Amino acid sequence: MGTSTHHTFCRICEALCGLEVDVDSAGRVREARPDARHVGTGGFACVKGVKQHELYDSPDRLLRPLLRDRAGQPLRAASWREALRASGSAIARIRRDHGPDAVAMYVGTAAGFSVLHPIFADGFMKGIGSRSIYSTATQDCANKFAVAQLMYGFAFTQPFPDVDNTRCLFIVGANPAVSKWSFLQVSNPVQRLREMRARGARVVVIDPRRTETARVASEHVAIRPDTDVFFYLSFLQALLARPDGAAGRAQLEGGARGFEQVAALAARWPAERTAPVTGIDAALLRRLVDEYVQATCDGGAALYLSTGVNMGSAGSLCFWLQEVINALSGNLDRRGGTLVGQGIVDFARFCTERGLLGGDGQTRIGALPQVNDALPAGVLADEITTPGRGQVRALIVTGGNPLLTVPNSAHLAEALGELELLVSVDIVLGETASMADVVLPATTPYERADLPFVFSLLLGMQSRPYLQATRAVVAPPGEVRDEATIYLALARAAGVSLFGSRAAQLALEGLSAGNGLWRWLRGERRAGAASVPQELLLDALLRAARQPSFRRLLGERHGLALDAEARAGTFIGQRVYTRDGKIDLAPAALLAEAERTLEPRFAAERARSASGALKLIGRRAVRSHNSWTHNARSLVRERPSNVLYMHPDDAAERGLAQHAIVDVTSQTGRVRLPLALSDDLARGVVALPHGWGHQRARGLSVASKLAGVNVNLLAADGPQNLERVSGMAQLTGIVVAVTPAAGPRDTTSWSGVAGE
Ligand SMILES: Nc1nc2c(c(=O)[nH]1)N[C@H]1C(S)=C(S)[C@@H](COP(=O)(O)OP(=O)(O)OC[C@H]3O[C@@H](n4cnc5c(=O)[nH]c(N)nc54)[C@H](O)[C@@H]3O)O[C@H]1N2
Ligand SMILES: Nc1nc2c(c(=O)[nH]1)N[C@H]1C(S)=C(S)[C@@H](COP(=O)(O)OP(=O)(O)OC[C@H]3O[C@@H](n4cnc5c(=O)[nH]c(N)nc54)[C@H](O)[C@@H]3O)O[C@H]1N2
Ligand code: SF4
Ligand SMILES: [Mo]
Repeated sequence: MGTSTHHTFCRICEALCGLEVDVDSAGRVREARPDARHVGTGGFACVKGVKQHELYDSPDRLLRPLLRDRAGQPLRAASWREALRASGSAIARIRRDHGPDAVAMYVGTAAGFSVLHPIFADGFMKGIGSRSIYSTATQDCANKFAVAQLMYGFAFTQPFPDVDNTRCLFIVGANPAVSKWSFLQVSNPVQRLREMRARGARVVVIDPRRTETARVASEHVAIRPDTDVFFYLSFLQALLARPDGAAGRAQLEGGARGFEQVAALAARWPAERTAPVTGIDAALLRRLVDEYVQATCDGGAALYLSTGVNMGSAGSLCFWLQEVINALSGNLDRRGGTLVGQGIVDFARFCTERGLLGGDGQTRIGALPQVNDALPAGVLADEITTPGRGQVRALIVTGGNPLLTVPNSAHLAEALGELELLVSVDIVLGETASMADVVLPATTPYERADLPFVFSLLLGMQSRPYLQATRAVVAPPGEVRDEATIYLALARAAGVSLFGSRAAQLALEGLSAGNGLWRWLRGERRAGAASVPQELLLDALLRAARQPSFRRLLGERHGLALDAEARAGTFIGQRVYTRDGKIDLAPAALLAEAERTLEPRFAAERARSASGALKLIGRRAVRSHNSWTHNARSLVRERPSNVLYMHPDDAAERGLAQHAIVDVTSQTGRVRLPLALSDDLARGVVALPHGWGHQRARGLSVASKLAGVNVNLLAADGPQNLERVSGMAQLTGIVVAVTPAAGPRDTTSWSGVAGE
């Protein structure tokens, strides 16, 4: 008996790298490597991907359900039966007494990287009949969904740059060299950027920090944080001021409307006006526009933006203007410009015809919109603490850790304490799970079957499309269950049916019991325990989409290359699902938002830059992923704390030296941590990585001993602080003061959970 090697793919970030995983005879992962022969990601994987088993095969791993009998008492081990009964009966009672919306769910990032998890979690909420679904999208991309819905008629219609053919790519507020791409699956970003440059394409990075991506780009342009909307306005103004600027209008003719309104808006923002606010000189901006137009003539150009812009206070306006620029210049739906993936079904049509994902509800507090059927996490605390019909009383957190990732964690921590029931479905006892009344232990990616479904099949956002299937590479340890099985059982315990369908509930229960029996007959461990037959369901999905079977795909160990590349000329006039089938270049909601916010925002920014106020941005690192990878020793060994990065001249002005301990104070909170000098930052900008501050986590033996602070103690929540069009929280460009640490150490500011 030696080791066996399995082919699978990583499900931590959108790169979905192919992996080869060695499993020993005891069923433990020994080593993981990039799959060199993978058709999509051949030979590439990052350190998190190849070390992830340290997070899963750890003494901290949750192996059985935990239950808190009464508030104030510690969590204790419980059986599934007990844990499900406790949560199910509380959910049923709350639903009955206070209505379905009193039962809420927060869907975290981990849910997005499994096919069945989000389907079953959503099915559970449909069974409850609750609209109270909050997702991390309002921390990273709801602006893109909201704008795509308005302009293209469907939230997931997300044009992406044709990286293999473009002549010029602007990367605004993204750092793919570290984070890989978002809304676009391109493996090995650094190599691909180098290839682009080698074939003569220009890559321009617009970012307040000279990032790892900027280092491999042709040019880096520093921008003052959270002023991108003025950059985009002036870009559009300069574009339209050129005789050839709106060359794409002809191509759009008949396929779009609203040109005049958006042109009139941009006309008010010439580069000379915005330069003092963005910090981008007017001549430089014009040169960038010239290069963009020239590249458009030479074969295509594209503007791409990501979370550095999404998380600002005007993410929706920025994304809208970007899309207008790409469209009016003639780059939308064009080789070398931006493409709209086709996927293997017309997902946009499928959903619009069935009225899926187009919910137009609002939050009870603040009347913020539902985007993509989810509500903004930035009002969750208020929804819990504000009495009235629909007040949230039970919350299920599934694959997320909101205490470290949503704005104003201190407020959320307080609010969670007021819940009648908090359930966490997670793999470890992190900060949010530590506060839960019931903790349900879930499988990790290595312990479940999956498809790279969302990105490849449905959205067609792969630059080189492929399909793959994976089995679990190791057996689930202890008593952990996959999320599909968990939500099926929780629905029964709460007296509801998944998807609101009695037939579906009964059929799935029958299949699960049959699956348990079958595994018993095969002599598998944990024989007889009902569990949803994942491979069967994944196979059914594949067949419904007319794709090769799960079994056939398993045979394609390195992935199956698909002939489904996004093609130019297939979108405008054909797959736009607005009411009249035309792209709306000037949606009323965005014009109104522009009218309402731009002038006051501009005036405030001018005053701020004149006063030399510091603005805070984030910084991701290759070795960490949001809030949950600090518990692997080999990933954190060189970084016992997060630090505040500051330009040396800004530090000198404040009398601060390298490693000084500083207080960072915003309107919302204060944190204290060490300083690190970095001249990669523009003047007036400080950077602080998110996802740290684990001291209050009960079950993270490595992470909880690290120093580090939760940056989201500084970010504001509540409806008045969220972006109106999409409910996005402002997590970048936060105005802060940085001073030498003074006074007694505020213990809450060192912790992940202030106020607990
Ligand atoms: N200030 C600031 N805040 C930010 C950001 C920022 O840049 N700056 N980034 C934001 C972004 S982009 C995002 S996406 C959000 C993330 O917000 P969240 O999704 O709330 O946070 P994560 O840290 O990704 O939490 C993932 C959780 O899932 C658990 N988990 C891992 N694998 C599995 C699994 O297979 N099953 C289950 N059930 N659980 C699993 C982990 O243990 C962890 O608790 O945070 C946002 N917050
Ligand atoms: N290693 C690693 N990889 C990850 C993650 C991780 O935590 N670690 N998280 C994953 C997740 S959930 C997501 S959503 C993606 C996000 O992927 P990206 O969207 O690429 O996010 P970042 O790498 O944080 O890059 C954002 C960039 O915006 C810049 N920025 C900040 N504020 C502004 C601003 O106001 N204007 C402009 N123009 N730029 C600004 C920052 O300096 C930073 O370089 O990454 C994913 N990949
Ligand atoms: S880049 Fe790293 S974390 Fe992302 S999918 Fe690849 S191996 Fe996993
Ligand atoms: Mo994200």
